[in-house]
Amino acid sequence: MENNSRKVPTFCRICEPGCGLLANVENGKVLKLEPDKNHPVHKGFACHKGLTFTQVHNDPDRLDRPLRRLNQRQDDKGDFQAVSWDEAMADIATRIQAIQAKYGDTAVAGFYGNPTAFNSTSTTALPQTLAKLGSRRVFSSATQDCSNKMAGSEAVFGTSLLHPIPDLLHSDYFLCIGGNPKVSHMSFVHTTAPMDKIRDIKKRGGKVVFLNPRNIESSTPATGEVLLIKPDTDVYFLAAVIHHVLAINAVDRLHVEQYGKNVEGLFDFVNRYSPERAAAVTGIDAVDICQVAKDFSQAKAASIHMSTGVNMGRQGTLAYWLLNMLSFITGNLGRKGGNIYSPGFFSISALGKSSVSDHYMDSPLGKIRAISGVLPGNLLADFIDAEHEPIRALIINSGNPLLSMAGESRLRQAFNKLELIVVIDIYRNATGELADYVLPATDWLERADVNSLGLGFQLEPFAQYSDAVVAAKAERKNEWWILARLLHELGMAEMPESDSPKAFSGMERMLSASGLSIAKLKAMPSQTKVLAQTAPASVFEQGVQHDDGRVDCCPAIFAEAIENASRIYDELVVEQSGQLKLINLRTNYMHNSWLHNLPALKRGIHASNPLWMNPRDAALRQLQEGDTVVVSNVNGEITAQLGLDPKLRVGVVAMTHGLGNVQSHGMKVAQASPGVNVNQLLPMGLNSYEKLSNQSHMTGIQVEVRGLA
Ligand SMILES: Nc1nc2c(c(=O)[nH]1)N[C@H]1C(S)=C(S)[C@@H](COP(=O)(O)OP(=O)(O)OC[C@H]3O[C@@H](n4cnc5c(=O)[nH]c(N)nc54)[C@H](O)[C@@H]3O)O[C@H]1N2
Ligand SMILES: Nc1nc2c(c(=O)[nH]1)N[C@H]1C(S)=C(S)[C@@H](COP(=O)(O)OP(=O)(O)OC[C@H]3O[C@@H](n4cnc5c(=O)[nH]c(N)nc54)[C@H](O)[C@@H]3O)O[C@H]1N2
Ligand code: SF4
Ligand SMILES: [Mo]
Repeated sequence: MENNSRKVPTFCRICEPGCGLLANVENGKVLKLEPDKNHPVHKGFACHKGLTFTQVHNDPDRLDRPLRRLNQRQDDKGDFQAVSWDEAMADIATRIQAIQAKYGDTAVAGFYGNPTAFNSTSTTALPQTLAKLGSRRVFSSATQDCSNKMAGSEAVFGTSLLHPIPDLLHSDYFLCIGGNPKVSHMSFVHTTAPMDKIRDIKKRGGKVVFLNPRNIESSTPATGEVLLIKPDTDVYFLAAVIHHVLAINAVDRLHVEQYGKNVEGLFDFVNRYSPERAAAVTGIDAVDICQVAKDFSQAKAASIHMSTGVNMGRQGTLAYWLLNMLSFITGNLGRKGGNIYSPGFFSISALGKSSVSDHYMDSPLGKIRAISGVLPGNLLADFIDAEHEPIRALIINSGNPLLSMAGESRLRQAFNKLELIVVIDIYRNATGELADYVLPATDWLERADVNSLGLGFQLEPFAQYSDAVVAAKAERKNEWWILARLLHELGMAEMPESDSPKAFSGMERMLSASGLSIAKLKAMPSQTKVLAQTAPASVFEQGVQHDDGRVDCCPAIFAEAIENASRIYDELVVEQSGQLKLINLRTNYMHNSWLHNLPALKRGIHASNPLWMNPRDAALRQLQEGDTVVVSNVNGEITAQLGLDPKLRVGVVAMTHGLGNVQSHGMKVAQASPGVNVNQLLPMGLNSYEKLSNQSHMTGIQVEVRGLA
């Protein structure tokens, strides 16, 4: 190795495992990323997306300088000019002040996307900036992803930040609902090599069951079978499983009495859904439902996990409630091998304790909630269109709402009414194409970080620090700096230093709770400290935040949703048998809307996003593989290539989200194989999200499919 080449330990910040990597750096350039085989937890596990991140880092399409729009937003292609940070900030500040003077403080809103979660110094920067500007109009990808879990935990555990994870290392039974660990590497549980852990359950003589409308890649003879459920019906499945747990007298009464309250309300609810009744809407045999109940309650230790496939249904909060209840009443919550609380280097559950957001508040669009401070994403366009107190400026950080949220056409119309759009990103993405300013952010090889996203979620808890592997290229800046610089321009903050130690002051305080500091982590191999797991019962002792310390088994705030469940059941049970339902399909060749500029991921069929259909449904419609089909419903219409996928349940069609880069002129590889934006088919507006949680309805969407005449 030459003298000027080094291997720098760092970690991937694309998805939740946060895999340990070694960056091969030569003359200030990252040449290659490789798995860190000596990482004490990851031990060399990493996937091709993390390892090809050098293509993102070195991409000629990356943003290097602030860009100012010169032409009208209505024009198909933005005409952008590079300007200095001083110029950009002065103009943005002046425009914000003018908009607030004309329409009021709340005319400025923000949207933060998924990658903010992976940037420990900037995660909360945008909501904090807006608060200083006098606006609480915050939107986020959370309402497309997981806000049902936040709302569910807040009601059941008294904190939006307690999400007991499946203790896969010690489970004898694992029920995995609406997730595909092999492809997506799990969400709300951070674990390296999840498939190894799932296979080990079976190797130990245990059992794994998936509940999914598709025979997913995670299901193999070495793991377990899929129960092929009809989309958006999981809540009835879970209710019926608990119903049968009661029927076979498998409730751990002592455990429930010791730690719970309002259990009668839960029992009343599940009593409405016998396995036979649930079978009629879920498509899962009553016998199979009863078997799950039996296996779950009789296993030495059973764990359960649900992910976005259920979150995105209409009743994600109730489903999450029932998931936690199944674990709780069978004595598996707070049991080794069951679902446990894993605080990591700092226990965050108390930070999610909230009394305010229990309530609905008045808005120009009626009564709504803010879940962890976030408003319903599906109302963003309505807030812009509103007659009273409209939104007129939108700051977007690490998000791509045009492609990640419902209703691109409607969003485009609404965005055209905005007087200022600022996009902070690493690319000029589809949304950036509409912006007045596109501001260049650093990527994770260019910034220091602590793996704080793992707090509460890590199966094998550890703290890791990474320096910036290389200096930020050109004019790229960390997001906290960009927003602090804006506040400075508005006279609300000091001029930020370029590398401010203040950015880590909060993190240092949290690390000190475990006797750690960044300096200490830096001195450790792989800059990582492996932490001890807390006792399983800490879920009650440290986790639950209700004032009486008890798990609320039937929160009063669920009353309306519980009644809705009956209404939706009645609709489902009479639904026409041929009705097609659309679900999402994540693949190894995409990551939401943003790895689409990587030549390495644009391969074969995955360069685009076909509509996948079971061959039987295709035959019924006289359609063949490769046909061009029109997929439509009341929300919109798109054209796609047909792909056949026998893994899908009959009656279910699937598409990959995040594509549709026809107008993404700033991302040439993505634009060359643009794909189709499936979110044109999702509902938006007042009746398109779960009122309890603001979670958008995105799975089990009714569609029609016909061949293009
Ligand atoms: N139909 C359908 N729609 C979905 C989903 C689905 O399953 N089906 N999934 C939903 C889910 S789970 C999520 S999380 C959302 C995601 O929705 P969003 O967060 O809106 O979108 P992403 O595609 O993650 O895009 C993130 C943007 O951040 C940029 N970026 C990447 N790294 C950085 C960085 O370090 N700094 C900055 N400033 N920018 C960065 C990328 O270039 C990209 O433009 O999409 C949701 N939409
Ligand atoms: N390769 C890759 N990895 C990713 C991402 C990516 O885009 N690509 N995105 C990252 C992000 S932001 C997230 S949030 C995580 C998500 O991680 P996961 O939640 O594991 O995501 P998916 O693989 O989409 O799994 C969702 C599953 O739900 C199933 N499903 C759909 N509708 C229903 C339903 O009504 N009921 C049930 N039971 N199942 C249903 C789908 O068939 C699918 O298998 O993945 C992360 N990792
Ligand atoms: S699994 Fe996720 S965190 Fe690990 S290397 Fe792949 S993309 Fe990165
Ligand atoms: Mo997500």
